[in-house]
Amino acid sequence: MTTFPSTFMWGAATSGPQTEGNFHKPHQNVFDYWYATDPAAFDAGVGPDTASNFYNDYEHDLELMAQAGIKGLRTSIQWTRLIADFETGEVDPDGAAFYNRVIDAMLAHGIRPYLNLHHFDLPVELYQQYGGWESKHVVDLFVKFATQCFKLFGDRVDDWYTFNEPKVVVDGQYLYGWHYPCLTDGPKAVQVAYNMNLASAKAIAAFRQLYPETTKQIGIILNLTPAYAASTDPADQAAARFAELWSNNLFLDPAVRGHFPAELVATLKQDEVLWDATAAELAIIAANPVDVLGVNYYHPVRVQRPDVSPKSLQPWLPDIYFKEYAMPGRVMNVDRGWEIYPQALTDIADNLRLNYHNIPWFVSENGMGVAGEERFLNGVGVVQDDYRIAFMKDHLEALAKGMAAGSDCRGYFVWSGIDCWSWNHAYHNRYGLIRNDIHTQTKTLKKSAAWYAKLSATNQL
Ligand code: BGP
Repeated sequence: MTTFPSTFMWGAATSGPQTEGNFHKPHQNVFDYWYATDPAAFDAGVGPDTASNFYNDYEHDLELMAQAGIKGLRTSIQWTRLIADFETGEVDPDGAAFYNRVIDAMLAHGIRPYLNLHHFDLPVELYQQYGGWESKHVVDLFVKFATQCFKLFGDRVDDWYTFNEPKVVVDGQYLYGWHYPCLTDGPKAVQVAYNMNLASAKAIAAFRQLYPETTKQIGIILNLTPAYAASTDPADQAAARFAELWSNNLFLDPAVRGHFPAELVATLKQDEVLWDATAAELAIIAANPVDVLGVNYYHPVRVQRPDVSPKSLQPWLPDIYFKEYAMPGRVMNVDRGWEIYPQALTDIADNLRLNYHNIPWFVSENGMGVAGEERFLNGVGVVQDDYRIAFMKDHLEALAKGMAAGSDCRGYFVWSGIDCWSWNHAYHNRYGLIRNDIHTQTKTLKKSAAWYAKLSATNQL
């Protein structure tokens, strides 16, 4: 039997755009705009307009989450809901009132709020006017928004995160075109990565000015995808090394160590795509490392040498250095197309302990997305999701190994509490401990919710 510390936080993660629905929202984010202009880009044509109706149903949702043993909820404040005027940072009173109600309800249900400030949801106007994250003006507007959040909710919220998975914004919105504005522009993506690192550090600086020497904490949430080489061949090893630098260290190093990895900077410089940075900005990044790190872990990446020669791709793409490798025999979550490899959580724990001064961290997302869960409903309407229980158990065992070696992991946040809207995949894959029938917005506990509640009550796996 594995026992977790009594202080270990059992939580769930979600985001504003994936749960709230767009009721009374003054602005559109990039996904709202994309759905309004191209609904066919979304699974079954289902957009974010209703999501899981959290805007109207939050009291009941929180009640169910508390029943599932969820003691901390990580969600996000939508920039497009809270702010009336992006340039001045003027607050929309309805938006502020909504988040105040939600925070109060969380506290009333014994659920600790963990607030994140950006979950892929750039206001579309800021893309249309400035090119979004490629603009340093947008960096400063983000800091205005962040400062409003700290001021409005900092009296009751102690745990803050600047970004969720900024690397997915780089990849999805600017590099590989999966998310609106669907760009495929390597050099722009490099600048976006820099600007988001800068925005995080500037927001942290603003937070520390408002709350010097308190017990409050601020961090960033990164999707860490450990890169494993396909073979011991030096070419595959070099490919995995670059993948690690580009996929993980690009955000992990500035956030925790206060500087970008020299090896990556040298490569980008040699390729003439290095970001535009000033000494004053780099000093802000150096002076504002995170207090805590959120790690979203779903799958690793297997890597082999690229099948293009360096410099053959113009304009620049990181794909000149590595290629994904479909390792024979790997265990897959077929519905999501992601490898299942719990051991990587031990590897992440070891890496943070050994190379990142044993920074305090949380598993801020981990979970199993499955299609067609109606198949697993029993006679009384409860999804028998034993596969989800097995997934969490295997990952928690791997995490416990890393913690036994001394890694300072403080909690586990399952993705997700309630089935929620998942970007292009809409409601195709379900992740919740709680089922949502989206036709009726009826929510019911799955078998995994009872399992999680027991784990949360006993700390024993
Ligand atoms: C993470 C995101 C979440 C969530 C999750 C599951 O990358 O932070 O928002 O969506 O992945 O992935 P998906 O919804 O694509 O299946």
